[in-house]
This record gives sequence, structure tokens and C-alpha cells, in this order.
Amino acid sequence: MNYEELLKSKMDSISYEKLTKLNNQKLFDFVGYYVNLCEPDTVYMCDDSEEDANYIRQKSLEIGEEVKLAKPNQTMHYDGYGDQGRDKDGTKFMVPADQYEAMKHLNAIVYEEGLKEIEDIAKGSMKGKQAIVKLFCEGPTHSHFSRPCAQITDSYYVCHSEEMLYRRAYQHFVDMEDKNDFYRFVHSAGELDELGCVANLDKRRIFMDCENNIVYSMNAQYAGNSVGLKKHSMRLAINESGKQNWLCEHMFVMNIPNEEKKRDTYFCGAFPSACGKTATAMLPGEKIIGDDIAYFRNVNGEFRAVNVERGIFGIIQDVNSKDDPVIWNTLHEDKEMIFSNVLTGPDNEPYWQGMNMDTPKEGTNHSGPGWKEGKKDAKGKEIPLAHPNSRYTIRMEYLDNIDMAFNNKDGVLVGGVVYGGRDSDTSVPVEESFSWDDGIAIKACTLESETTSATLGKEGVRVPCMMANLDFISYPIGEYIQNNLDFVKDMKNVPPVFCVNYFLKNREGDFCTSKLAKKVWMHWAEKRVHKEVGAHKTPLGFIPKLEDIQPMFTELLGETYTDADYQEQFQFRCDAWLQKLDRIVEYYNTKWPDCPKSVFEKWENAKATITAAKEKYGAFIAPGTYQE
Ligand code: SPV
Ligand code: MN
Repeated sequence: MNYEELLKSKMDSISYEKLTKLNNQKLFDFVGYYVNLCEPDTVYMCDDSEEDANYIRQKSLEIGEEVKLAKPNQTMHYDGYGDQGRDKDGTKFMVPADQYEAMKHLNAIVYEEGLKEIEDIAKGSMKGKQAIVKLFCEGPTHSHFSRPCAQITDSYYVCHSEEMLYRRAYQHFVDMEDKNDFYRFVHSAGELDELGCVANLDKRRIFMDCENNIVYSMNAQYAGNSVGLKKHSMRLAINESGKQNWLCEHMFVMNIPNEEKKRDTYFCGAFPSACGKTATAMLPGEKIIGDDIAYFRNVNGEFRAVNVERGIFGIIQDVNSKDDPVIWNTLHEDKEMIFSNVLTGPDNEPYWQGMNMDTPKEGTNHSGPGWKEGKKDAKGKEIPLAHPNSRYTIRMEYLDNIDMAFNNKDGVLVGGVVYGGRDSDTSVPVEESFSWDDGIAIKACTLESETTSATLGKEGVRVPCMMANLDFISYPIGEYIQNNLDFVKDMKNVPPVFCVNYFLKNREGDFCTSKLAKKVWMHWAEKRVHKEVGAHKTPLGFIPKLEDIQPMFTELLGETYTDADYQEQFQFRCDAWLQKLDRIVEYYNTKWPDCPKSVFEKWENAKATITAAKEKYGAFIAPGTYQE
């Protein structure tokens, strides 16, 4: 179909010219197809200008998707009451019928069926609204890592969020060689209720077409469901990287600079929710590149990484001046930033849970205007001051700890990879794997998180969270694990893999380590990368020697770290590990039997090693005593 007449009738001449000047037929047809299907009244095409960014900001305020706060550059956005987190059930991969079996546990739908369902929902979804088209880039533009993206949405808030979180790429689209190679996102919030929130949550669907690199998000507002460039493009990138020997991981990228030695050492880290990911990426005194998603590529034999994003969509609950000074201070500056689903107090300032200060007893929150302490929802559940998943959206460049290499077109050389889980009684605070393969099998694939009082349901239940990436893996798990194993082939230097656990508890049920101890574990890892400290062996890896970390506690944190602390934290717990491995083997056998044989073998070998060690040393092996 030729969309020329249609688009000319819906776009003013300036917008139309911006689109046609790109000379990109695939983009033109993409816009035409979805304008025809979703039927917006008008279409606005953005380029990289400040003028267009301003237009989006202004429109979002004008129609009330965002509201100005007391500090004039800060705004508030509310998602609907039932639209406050990622919709796992409504998110599906559209796969050809012959791939359905391999993908069904990852929430798949047969392609034709999915396309019909989503197009039926999309039909006329933008009526009465303006559609905005904007181009972005994942990773730095004009680089090996760049993944260009085109978004069409009827939400100014979504476009504004993307404007803050991703790099503008109109010029990249002009310059790029392969004009057909970009990701496409179609989003509509659909019909809105009187509060401006999604009216038909029952029709919320997020469908991924990895064959054609298109994602549809319908009747959704929460950014994790609506912002195409975040978790949607992540699923496309994971699928694509699997075919092209690179990786897209749910990881931060940070630098542990060593001023004395004049060196930078970059780490990437994956942690399930609420396991300390942002707190690690934001450690005081260190430098941040990104807090959520990384691309890895082999660049001339080097393991290199970029942050896909250029902003942060961060959890705001528990951000307070003592624990998170960098973010706290940033959130109190009068800079362009979006708060979502927190309380707007009578003073028109944002308030959230865990601020460690007095908060208003009334205001507007995610349940609408007129919230008062004690207000209950339709199911009789008390509505808190702010949603636990309430968030802030900021640009990375506001942070004074942003790393200089943030925009490097070649990314940064990765010195070490970290996996961080949450358990009260199994893993030591930090351990280095024997090898990359061991790291993937024993640390990454076995990652678990224990439920806390902050999550629904029973406390202390261990939930498997493979590589903290399971929600986003878009091709068979076994192949994904194999690709992780194979990624380092042909690399000059393979980074060591570390595992951390900030949540170990003592017999009294208190956390064994201080909140900032993570700084010591990361500094120890930095020294290990440069082979400057030795280690004690355990059945599963290497742990620090007391004499190396004791002075680090004093120098870095002014804390005393005793021999008793060390003995308690770093003893190897044979039974807990054997149980964990049994749990993991059963989990993979039931859910992901396609996991590579070599990984199952590593688990069996680990069990045999631990069983033999237990016979020789007892159930708890004191640090420094284990010999192979
Ligand atoms: C996460 O939940 O992993 C996030 C936020 O980073 S979301 O955008 O919802 O994915
Ligand atoms: Mn995330």
C-alpha cells in the first residue's frame, strides 16, 4: 500500500518533510502502516532538535500526562492503579508454529494468532490523539554497538521518558549504511479514564515479533510495559545477539577507579530485583556508566561493554540521604526529571516510602487525588503513600559520579563480571569462580533471590533468577546459556566472574555485613582482576584472605573487621550448597531441560566435590583450611 496520501493528510508539511528527508522506505512504510491501523488524528515527526524535545515536554503537560511539581523542571506522572509494574502474563513472544514448543515456557504465542489479536486491539487505538514518531539509538550512535530504533506512540510521557533515557538518533538514521536495520516499536495507551490512565487494562498486551524486530504495546502506561526502548528492545536485542555472537545482559556497567595506580577497571553486574544492583552501581566514590542494560561485544579480541541507555529509570522507594546520597541530592535539584507513582504532597513536592523523614498524611498518589493515610482500595487493601515500584527518570549526566568513558564508541574493556543474589544462609559475601564456564554454570545459572517482607507472599522463599535475565530471554534458554559460554572464545583476556551476596544473616537473624561492605568486595575484585592479591580456595572458587580485606575495611569505610566476622561470613556451608544445587538441578530438569549438558555436569561435579569436602572437613569449612 502507498501511504503518501494518508500521511500527508495527517502530518503538517514540516513533519512530513522530516520523515521523507530520511529517505528510508522501510521507516516510511512502518509509520504509514500503523497510522492506517491505529488511526491517530494527526502525526508529529521529531528530529534531534531541542525544539522537538520541548514540544514533547510541553504537550505532555498540556494534556496532563505529566504535571509540574514545586520545582518547575520536575514533573509527576501517574500510571493507572493496576499498571504499576511489568505485566508478565500479558507479555508474549510471537513465534512461528514450529518454534512454539521450544518457546512455550517463555510465554509464547503462535505468530498468526498473536498478530491477529494485537492488530484487533491496535485498530483505532489512537483515535482522537496525536501519534508521535521519534528515532533513538541503543548504545552510543555511530558505533559497533548501535542499535537504531523507531518509536510510534500516542503518549507524550512515553516519548518524553525515551527522550531522557536514550540517545537521539535522527542523524544516525540519516547516516546509517543499512537503512533496513532498526528496531520498531508501536505503543498506544488506548482509551484513557478520567484520571488519564489506561481504561482497558484487560486488553493490555505486549507482543514481541523477534522475526521482524517489532514490538507492540497496547493499553499500557507503566514504562516497563510502554517504553519501547527499555525491556522491549532488550528482548529483541537478546534474540538478535543470540544469532550474531554478542550479548545483551540485564547488567550495570561501572568503574572501580584506582587513583594510586592510575587505572580504571570496569565491572558489569547482574542482580535480581532488590538484591543491591543500583546500590552497587552507585557506590560512593566509584563511577557509573549504566544501571540496567549492557551490550557486550568482542571488539578485536577484547570483551567490551556499553550502557544501552543514557538515563536511569530507578526505584525510588528507600532512597534517602544517608544510604543513597548521590541520587538523593540529584532528586532535590530543579532539573528536568519525571517522578512516577509517588505522592504529590500539599506543597506540590514528591514524597515516597523510606525517605527517612516525615511525610504528608494526604495528597495525590497512584490511587488518584484525595489520598489520605488509611485509604483502602476496592479490595479493602490499604493504599500506601506511594507504590513500592514508584520511580524516578533522570539523565545520567546529572550524576557527578558519571564515568568519562560513558559515551565511548568502543565501549569499555570489561575487567570482571559480577552476579549478585540474595540468600541468608548459603553464599559467602564474595567469591571468584575458577573459570568463565564455572562462573556461568555455578554463579550465573544458579542465581536465586529470597523473597522479603517487601514482596507479596511468604518470606524467605528462594526464587530462581537465572542471570537476572529470565524475564527477557527471547530464544530457547539452552541456546542462551551456550551463547554465554561461547562468548569468550577467541578473547585475549577472559574476565573473572564473581558472585556476591549482601544478605547473609547470622544466627540471631541479623545481616552479617554492613551496608557499605559491598565497596570492599568490589575493591577486592578489582585487585583480583590485576592479580594483586591472593585468595583461599573453597570447593567452588576463591575467597579473600583476611589480611587483604581487613585493612580495606579500615581504609575505605573506617569500619573494624574482625577475625570472628571473617570466620562467620566466609565459612563454606556444605549442606546449604548441596541443597541449593539439588534445587537448581530439579528446577532446570523440570523447566529448562535444554540447558547444556556441560552445565548439568558442572553441577554434578560440584556436588561431588562438596560431598567429599564435607567428609574431610565437616559441614562448615573454615576459610583457609580447604585444600583440593
Ligand atoms: C526492572 O524491573 O528490571 C527495571 C524496571 O529495570 S522495568 O522498566 O520495569 O523493567
Ligand atoms: Mn531492569
